[in-house]
Amino acid sequence: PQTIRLSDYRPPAWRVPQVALDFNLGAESTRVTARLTVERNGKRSEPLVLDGQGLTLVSVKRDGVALDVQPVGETLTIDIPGDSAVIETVVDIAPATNTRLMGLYASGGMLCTQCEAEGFRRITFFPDRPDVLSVYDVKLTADAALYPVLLANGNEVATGQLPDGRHWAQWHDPWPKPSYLFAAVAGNLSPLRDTFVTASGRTVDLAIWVAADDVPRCAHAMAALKTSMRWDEVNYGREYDLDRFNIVAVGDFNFGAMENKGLNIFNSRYILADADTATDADFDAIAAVVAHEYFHNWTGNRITCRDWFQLSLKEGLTVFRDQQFSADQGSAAVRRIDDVRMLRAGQFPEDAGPMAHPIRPDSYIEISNFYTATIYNKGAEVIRMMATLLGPDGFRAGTDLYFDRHDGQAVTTEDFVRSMEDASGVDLAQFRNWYAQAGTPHLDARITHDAAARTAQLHLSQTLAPTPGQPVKPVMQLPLRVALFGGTTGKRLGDERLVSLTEASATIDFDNIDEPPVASLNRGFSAPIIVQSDRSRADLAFLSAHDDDPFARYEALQQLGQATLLDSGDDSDLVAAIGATLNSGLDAAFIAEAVLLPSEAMAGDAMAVVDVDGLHTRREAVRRRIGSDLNAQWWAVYHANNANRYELTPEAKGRRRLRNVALGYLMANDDAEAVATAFKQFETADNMTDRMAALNVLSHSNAPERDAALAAFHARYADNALVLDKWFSVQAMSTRADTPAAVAALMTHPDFSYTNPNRLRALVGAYAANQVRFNAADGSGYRLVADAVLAVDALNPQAAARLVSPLGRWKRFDAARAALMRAELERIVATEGLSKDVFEIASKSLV
Ligand code: BAL
Ligand code: ZN
Repeated sequence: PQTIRLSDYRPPAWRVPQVALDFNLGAESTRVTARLTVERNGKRSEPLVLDGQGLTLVSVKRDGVALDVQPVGETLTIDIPGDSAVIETVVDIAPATNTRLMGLYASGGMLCTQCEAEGFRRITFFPDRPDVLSVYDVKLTADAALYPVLLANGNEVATGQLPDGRHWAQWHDPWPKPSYLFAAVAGNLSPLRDTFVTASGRTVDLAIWVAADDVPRCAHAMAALKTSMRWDEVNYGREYDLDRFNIVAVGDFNFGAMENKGLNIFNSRYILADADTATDADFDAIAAVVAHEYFHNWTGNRITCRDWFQLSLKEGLTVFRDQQFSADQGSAAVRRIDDVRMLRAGQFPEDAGPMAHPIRPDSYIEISNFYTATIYNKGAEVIRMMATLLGPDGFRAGTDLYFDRHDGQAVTTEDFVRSMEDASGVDLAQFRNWYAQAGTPHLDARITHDAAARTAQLHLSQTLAPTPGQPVKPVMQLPLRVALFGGTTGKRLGDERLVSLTEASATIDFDNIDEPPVASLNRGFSAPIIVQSDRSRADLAFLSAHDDDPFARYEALQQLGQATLLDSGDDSDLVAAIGATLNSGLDAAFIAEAVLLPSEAMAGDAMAVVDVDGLHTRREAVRRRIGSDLNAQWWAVYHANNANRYELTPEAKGRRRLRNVALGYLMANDDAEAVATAFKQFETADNMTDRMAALNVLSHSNAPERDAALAAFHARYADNALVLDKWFSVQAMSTRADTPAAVAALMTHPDFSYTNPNRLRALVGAYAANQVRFNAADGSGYRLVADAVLAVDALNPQAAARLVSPLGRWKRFDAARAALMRAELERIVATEGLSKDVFEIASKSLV
């Protein structure tokens, strides 16, 4: 397959200012008539080249005259003598057999689209690239009984009935947009409706469209939508710009959601929620994703990407905005902890592996493979660092200038950085390395104290290891928030400082330091890096009790936990620090996060070679010790946080979280009283958070209650796909030794399906994240995942490719496991007819 390179970018030879689409919709066959008004771009001499994939061409006309042209491969080339023309194509497509879920496809009786990144070419012939912006007029015609609701981007301008039982709707979107933001939906859907009055006084009609039974489950998403609309006005000065905002939820969806202009299409897992079926984490994720897609209206839609190498322009920025939004809705500290945990779990391994790429990649084979934690989450960290360096006013001036300067354009990350510089006067020349360099910087930090001079010196040095294609790395600019604490008084010594490290190494001086200091480093996780320091276990325990930056306080306990997992020495100081944190009087949600041990995956990342079984044994032993030494405290926490009735406030969520963390420690020893308590909680819970938490702790147990709970859960939720996903996941993530066999059996369960991305992720994706059982020494986990990759690749290459990356981590494991993983990758690469999606990841993983 062909490699696409940023350095080959050229502006389009033809612009398409106007598009008129006419859909004659049917699940088996849909006819699409497209009329493109095309204009030559300047003096370019090339013919018009249109992308098309899987289309049956019926006819082509140029200015009303039929042309005898046929596509070659996936392009249709049309000669145009003058500087403009109207090109009309007619094609047939088959939504019902579109298992890739890209383009127009059928899901649960409805027809819907997904176009980002390159799905529009599966609907009609078009220059399918983000720098071609068009005004769309769309007419949808369909059977009125099967598809009573017809939606597209923008505003509905006309509707009508036909004598044969079909009906039609015409939509107009006044805002020029790239083809990846096109959307259309036809289905038997019911709305949850509301309205929003914008800052300038316009009323916007809001609707979330779902199956009739699901309408009551949309209230949380609707509330989140309205909150995010106001938030964007207040915090970024961005107002909504159409009369309607529609959201549709679908059960089969490759992404989490999609920001199509005025018609967001969502994976139903990020819309549907009520107390009986969704956990607190689900509710939070729904609010975050609804906000994320809404925020794209400005960062992505009004200003879009020039090419797909600029993907982080909209994704990094929009993730940062949704993170800020979520931080404003509850505990900012806990949100930051969550964001960093996700970055460390998903992005750091990517940045240390064969697929490492900068947030602005230089090349790709398949763009779908680059919707990564690097583009999204590291991209958000890069925006956050700029916000830190510029300060709140400078950053707001920067985004204001960006919106003013580039509204209506398709631009680059460089345009964004230049707006930041021009508005603030801050030089970001060196900072730009963050866009071009892959890999996670390491920072080494040591502190010295001169008691006589009453000074302290913080010695910092940074390194960035080579990544594929980037053997030599420049020095990065690291914004580091640091503070010192007095080792005897426990007080902060002076103010927090923002150090901008621009050299390979530097020494930072502190005055008036009268006692031996302990350094609080990278507070708030101000730079997305790995910090190594000479802080002792006692220093970490000290910071876990005294640091006044909540993230740093959490981090100190995590690092103490990490040190405990990685050496086999005494763990009493960790147990004592956890006990002290339980008694700290801090917010329950914060305590719940702080007292959890780092995951096996996280601990493994810090080892030269992951010791799969040793780490699991050690972590379980430490967990048992924490559970038994603090047993009375855990019971007290468990009982003290028992709510009388269910509420969805941040406080109530924090108490549930802490209570369920306590239950996990109580279950660490699998003793009878804890098992009985967990089973009772499972049976009597009035909400999914508590029911699922109980099922989760039971899932690791050998007690008979485990199977009883799993069976009861399946019976209760047999008709709810989103909850059944949880049932698959909880078994795939079990630490029990029989998990590989259990997962193999679940692959043949009647409720398992290769065609639904949520179900696939719930079983195979979750299993691949179960470090101790996926990496079973006999290689059965690797074989199961590779088999799934090949089975899914024939149906949905995008979904298949996502399952490959766990096998790409073979260099991190012992020789025997590495050989088994490589053998599976080789088997995948050698398979006839492999998609370019899977080929790219599997072949790059073997290097
Ligand atoms: N643009 C793809 C889905 C999302 O990031 O919102
Ligand atoms: Zn996004």
